[in-house]
Amino acid sequence: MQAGTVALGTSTDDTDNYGTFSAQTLSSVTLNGITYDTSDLVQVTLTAWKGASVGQFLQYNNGPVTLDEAARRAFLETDWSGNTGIINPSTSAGSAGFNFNTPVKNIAGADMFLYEINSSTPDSFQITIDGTTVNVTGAEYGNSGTSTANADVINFSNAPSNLTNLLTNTTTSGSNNINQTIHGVGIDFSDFGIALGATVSSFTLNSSSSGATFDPVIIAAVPEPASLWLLSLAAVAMVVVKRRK
Ligand SMILES: [Ca+2]
Ligand SMILES: [Ca+2]
Repeated sequence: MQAGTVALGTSTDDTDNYGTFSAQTLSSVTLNGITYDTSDLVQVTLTAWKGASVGQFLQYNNGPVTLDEAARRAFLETDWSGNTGIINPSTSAGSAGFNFNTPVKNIAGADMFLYEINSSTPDSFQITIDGTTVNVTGAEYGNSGTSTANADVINFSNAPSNLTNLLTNTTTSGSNNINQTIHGVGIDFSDFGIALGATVSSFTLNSSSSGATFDPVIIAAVPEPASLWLLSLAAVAMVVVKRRK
């Protein structure tokens, strides 16, 4: 039996699957009835890129236009802000490549999630894991109830054709005051033929339509419950050690 995708809206929409935002920053996500602080989640590293257009970065309002490599990566790899992202990947298969920072085990239900921004129906995209491609449509997302706040688009003079171009080419200011709804969707590795308990270390994304390229702003995966329990146990152990000192 396949669970399929899960819409990540608000807790009112679905008490088991939703994101909690503080302003535009994700503070926790609840998937399959379990709530994870962002510090518990597994983040990603960008390994490949091909852009569809000159507008490639979503930057917080009045943020710098000149960006070093770390700042560019942070928009999708490390910050939890829906105001920032690496947007408009091309429709070429595998145009955006990612590694999970630690391999992610296929648990029952959704394993990873992403948020994208849109002023109307969110954009569809394709995700490929272990050679299997799934198309996620706009109808599969949930509305987070949060919108970007006057975010800015950072442009290139030409659409970057590879990751080096994305990370090093000169950037210029693009469109300003982007106020679009942040939409989320959870993805189940089982839909890609991954066995329960097997791990996934990488995936690729691409836009499904050249007329509506998608705009990822947050991507992460959830740890298996056992490792989360161990983390909690480690935290308890540290408290005990501190008290003994
Ligand atoms: Ca972001
Ligand atoms: Ca799963």
